[in-house]
Amino acid sequence: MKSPLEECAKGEPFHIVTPLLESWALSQVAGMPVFLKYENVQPTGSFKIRGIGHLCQEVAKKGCRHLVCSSAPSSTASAGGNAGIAAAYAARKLGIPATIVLPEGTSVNVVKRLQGERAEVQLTGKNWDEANLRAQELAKNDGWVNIPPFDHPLIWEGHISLVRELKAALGAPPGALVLAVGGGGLLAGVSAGLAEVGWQHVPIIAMETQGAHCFNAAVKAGRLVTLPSITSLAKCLGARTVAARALECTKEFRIFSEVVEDAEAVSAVQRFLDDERTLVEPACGAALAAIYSGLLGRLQAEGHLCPSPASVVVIVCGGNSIDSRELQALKAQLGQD
Ligand code: PLV
Repeated sequence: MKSPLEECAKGEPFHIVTPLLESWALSQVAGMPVFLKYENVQPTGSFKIRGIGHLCQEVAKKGCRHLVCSSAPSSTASAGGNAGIAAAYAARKLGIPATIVLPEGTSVNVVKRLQGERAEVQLTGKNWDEANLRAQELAKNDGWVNIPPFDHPLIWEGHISLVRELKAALGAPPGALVLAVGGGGLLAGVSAGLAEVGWQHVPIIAMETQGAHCFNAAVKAGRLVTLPSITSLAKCLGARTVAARALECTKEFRIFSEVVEDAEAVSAVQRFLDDERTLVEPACGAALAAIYSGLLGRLQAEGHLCPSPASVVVIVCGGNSIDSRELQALKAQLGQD
């Protein structure tokens, strides 16, 4: 039997090729064929394993002996942690120990999930920035490497695989690609992927929630903006400053930055559950809200999108921090009961 390190040396990726399925229900709502890229079925529950798995493999090849990762912020029970889960999973597969640093208040389920991946969990600070400082401190230990959740060229390179899969499945370019933006790692990676497969003209609809809208703020200001705090419930979109590369992408690609309210993201989560029997977290609800809130139709009416596209792709980015009780709590908080 091969050791985990031998497996890694072979360069086998940790992500799987995810299904791309046409959704009858969402196509009805949008009035055009909507295809869903089901990243929630990745072994770690989100697309994050593509980029983070790739980065972890590369640092392991260079002799890293301990991985450190700080994951999304939290001030409520609806904490994030998808980057941390991806790093912990990759570390276990590589046979390298991992320490995941999360803000205090991170949900017990996320902590349990990380411990299940044999990671050491440290809860420090009020938000991701504070947890990240701690992670950077730990990474000063000899042989330890800090894995950032979104801002690294190798993470973007890892995310390119998603677009290669779209190209293989669809053949022809979609009329638009809808995705959620937190720190902009997915956006930067998908943009790189579009360039690689010759689809750089495909419009990207970059969705955020109000209160986690660091990309939209940067696009409007024409420079990076740091939000004073994250007030959105979509904690996994909660980077206070977007990656510089994400902002740069707006000059090279057709990117529409759009912001929805938490209520629209959470209502999209509920409608998606009913339509597709799949439960995702509000970070993903932000992307789905482009369909459910009629935004796609509006962009089309304004002449920004092709009038009758053969397909529109929504990246169902996934997420771990949700269950039926959590969805109920989010809805109650927003008066949606
Ligand atoms: N979540 C990261 C970073 O947050 C985390 O630590 O988990 N959809 C889901 C389900 C996510 O978990 C994330 C990122 C995103 C979308 C946004 O991806 P990004 O950060 O690459 O734009 C700050």
